[in-house]
Amino acid sequence: MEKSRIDLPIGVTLDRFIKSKESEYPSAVGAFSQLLRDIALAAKVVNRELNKAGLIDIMGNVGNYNAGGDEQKKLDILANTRFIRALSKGGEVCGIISEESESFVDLENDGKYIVALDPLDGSSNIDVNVSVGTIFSIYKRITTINTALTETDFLQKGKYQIAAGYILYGPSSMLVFTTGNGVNGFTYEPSLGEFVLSNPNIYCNEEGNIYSINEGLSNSIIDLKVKKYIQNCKDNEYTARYIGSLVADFHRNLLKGGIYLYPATTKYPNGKLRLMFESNALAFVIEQAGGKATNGEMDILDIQPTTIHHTSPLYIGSKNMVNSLS
Ligand code: AHM
Ligand code: MG
Repeated sequence: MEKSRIDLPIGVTLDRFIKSKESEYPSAVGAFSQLLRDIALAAKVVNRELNKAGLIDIMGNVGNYNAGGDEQKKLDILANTRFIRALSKGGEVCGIISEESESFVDLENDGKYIVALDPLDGSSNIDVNVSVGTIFSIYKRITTINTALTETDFLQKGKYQIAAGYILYGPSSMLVFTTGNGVNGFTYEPSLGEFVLSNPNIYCNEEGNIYSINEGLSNSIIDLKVKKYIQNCKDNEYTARYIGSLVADFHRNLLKGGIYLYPATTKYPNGKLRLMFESNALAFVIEQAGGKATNGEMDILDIQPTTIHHTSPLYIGSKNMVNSLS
């Protein structure tokens, strides 16, 4: 199907953008638009909290561990609460899964949509004032409305996402998302309190020369072709860039061309990154921007999750770079 690319001018607000694109959203008369607005609202609130994080005593750990075994930071909890609150109050979402929670939340309403959320990705970077992000995926519920949700509603392949994206909290904060019609980026204008269109129709170059991997893991990478690929990057004097915040590393490579790699290692034999909270959303975005995402064997979007916290290796970015790895 021919994609209708964005024709709205740079500077248009997210709200106006959503309104003008309503007819393209799957079976949505307002509901899906409202859901995107709810996400933007939560993003603004989290952005505000992050901006003052250095000023008040909300930084640091709370001493608990999330479902993946990572130590939770205070701002992890805060972001989780803000997003869940905004999505629950909006009424369009019936179920939520979050990287910060063990199992799914059934909101027991007649909403049509399921949201998977990593409320604050890269949170080990919070205390050192480095960019972090929120990642989200939106699916339609599978079971009948007004019945109890089941795991089937959540364990959907990434290819069934109807929208996905991320918020990057950085020097400027950005909301980047796709509804399956290309990728658009909005920059937050704090004095207006609005996200405005700044990067329409984002396209990821098929070639790139940036590679992003935690090279401290080199000795424990299981897949030999990944080791060879990294050597190849060095032989070609590619640029190594790794922030350790997936959203920030991904965003840079999306705009400049490059590849992000999180392979299987002896510590994480199935990879570290979560399919439902991290990889699927970014895979949908990169494919819509002309790039590619695989686990080394198959497209990320074709993987059937077996649990909510399913992990897999992730190779994502410029199409030809990802192809030459697989
Ligand atoms: P998190 O969701 O607990 O923050 O973990 C995911 C993060 C990614 O943002 C980042 O790319 C990766 O973990 C870094 O892992 P490592 O420190 O092993 O390189
Ligand atoms: Mg994460």
